[in-house]
Amino acid sequence: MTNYSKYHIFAVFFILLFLASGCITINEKDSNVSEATQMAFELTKMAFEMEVNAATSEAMQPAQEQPAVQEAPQVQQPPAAQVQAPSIAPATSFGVPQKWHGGSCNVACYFADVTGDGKADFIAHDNGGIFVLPSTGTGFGQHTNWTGGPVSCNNECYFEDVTGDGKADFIAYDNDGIWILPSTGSSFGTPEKWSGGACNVACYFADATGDGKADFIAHDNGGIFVMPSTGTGFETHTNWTGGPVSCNNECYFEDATGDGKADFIAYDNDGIWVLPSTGSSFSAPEKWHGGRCNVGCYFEDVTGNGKADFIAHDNGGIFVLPSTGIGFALHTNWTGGPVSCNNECYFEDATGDGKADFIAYDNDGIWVLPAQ
Ligand SMILES: [Ca+2]
Ligand SMILES: [Ca+2]
Ligand SMILES: [Ca+2]
Ligand SMILES: [Ca+2]
Repeated sequence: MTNYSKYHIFAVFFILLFLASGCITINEKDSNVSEATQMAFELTKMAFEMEVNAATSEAMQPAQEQPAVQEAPQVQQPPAAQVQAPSIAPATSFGVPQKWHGGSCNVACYFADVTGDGKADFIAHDNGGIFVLPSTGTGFGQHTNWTGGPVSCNNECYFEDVTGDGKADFIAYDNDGIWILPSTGSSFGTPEKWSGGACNVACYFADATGDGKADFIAHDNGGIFVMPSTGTGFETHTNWTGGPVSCNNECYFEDATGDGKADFIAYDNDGIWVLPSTGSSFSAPEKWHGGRCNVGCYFEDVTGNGKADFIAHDNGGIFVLPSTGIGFALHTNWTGGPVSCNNECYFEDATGDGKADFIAYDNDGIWVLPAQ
């Protein structure tokens, strides 16, 4: 699915969401969690089927082998009393859905740690600006407008720490180049132009060099170009793949090897390929898994060992294939049964224990399923 068709589906969905809810803003609404949970996933199902239908109808997606998925029972929710406990044991499942906020996102939802306390915050792009609702570890707090007024992003806003102070910064690009609005911890500063370039295919921001600062990664017709962050700007570009590459619909840049450098991850009909970062280039493709993703592919560290795991959203649920540093291990169904996300699932560490949590939203609000 191309970015554009994906965003068309987003657009359609948001229109439906708008019509359905009458008015979408950030407003609290309390309801019984267990009832709402059931309701929540029912409501999102229709929207999600739209995406699945659109995805499956694309000529680009031939029938392919999938991770062998077993018939899974319906999700059995354990008692809500199970609370996050600090533990060095790797996570093996996602817990009960917890409603962390009753609001929604008018333009787009993002989750990143902009306050710098190690917990991913809820970032709602609304017509009035970029609103941040800081994570307390067990919920999202009051919203504040961090841009003070309306902003627009080409097709996507980015929130990554390019300055290297532990707070994710707001990154936007337009025809003039790449703009950085550094996080102060309580707002975004004035826009700084860090690059005059653009991205022919797609823009990414991830720390490929391993110095703690997210770098500008431009997917261009000639390959994957990396412009390392100095903390106050982006250096000259270098072609890290040496030649053209293609990604199904999206390239991924996450640290699957666990050395602190974001690796290039791509998938095709043959499986999932990891091209480890050397700090100055991406090395030869290594096939880490033969499967693919029925609904969506994600790469984040949900087990908590510092290596990004392969997360396959399939019809039967969210399957996790933990990274061993040199491959992806056997899959396990972390949700126990099917789940749906409005248009995208999110995997970010909202609780702050080092394990990325499963975050979804629907008409009722934002739901967090902590990795445990
Ligand atoms: Ca920062
Ligand atoms: Ca870097
Ligand atoms: Ca790496
Ligand atoms: Ca977590």
